[in-house]
Amino acid sequence: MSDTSGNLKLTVIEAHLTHNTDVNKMDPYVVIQVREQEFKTKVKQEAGKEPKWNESFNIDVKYIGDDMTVKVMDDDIGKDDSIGVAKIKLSSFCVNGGFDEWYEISFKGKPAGKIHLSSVWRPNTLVRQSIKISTALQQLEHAKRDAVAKDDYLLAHKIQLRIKEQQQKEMQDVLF
Ligand SMILES: [Ca+2]
Ligand SMILES: [Ca+2]
Repeated sequence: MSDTSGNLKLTVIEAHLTHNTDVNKMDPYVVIQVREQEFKTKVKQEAGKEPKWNESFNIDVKYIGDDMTVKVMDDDIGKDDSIGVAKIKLSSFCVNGGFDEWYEISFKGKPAGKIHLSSVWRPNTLVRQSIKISTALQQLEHAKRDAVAKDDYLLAHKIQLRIKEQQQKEMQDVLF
């Protein structure tokens, strides 16, 4: 089993932008691209150079060696302006315990500001393990229902204890 694929919960927190593309305050939003997946935040109308989004996305990571493209855009009438772009290796987010960092963005090779991102990483090994546990839990719940239906309360009680054990295991997985 390998930890090079899994689920990445990415949160786009905020940005400090130095590149202005509007006469008035800009209306920034963020586009995240990983392979064929694309995610967009909401447009922050007239948030100018200090937009805050606090939006999370679940990215299906096929391979952590892939790049993630982060585009900061300005919503305009007609064609939207690019404020800046960052290309970041997914592997920098896919670490145990998650990640929280500011990244430089650039526009045509020049600094355009910074974007604040955080992540929670669940490698597929862990996802598979928790699927196994929840399947086991389902089976136990069924067994308990059968026992109750047969008026076998002692058995039902035993099963209930095992359900508790499984639930604790599940909690440990979530908390690492
Ligand atoms: Ca503009
Ligand atoms: Ca605008």
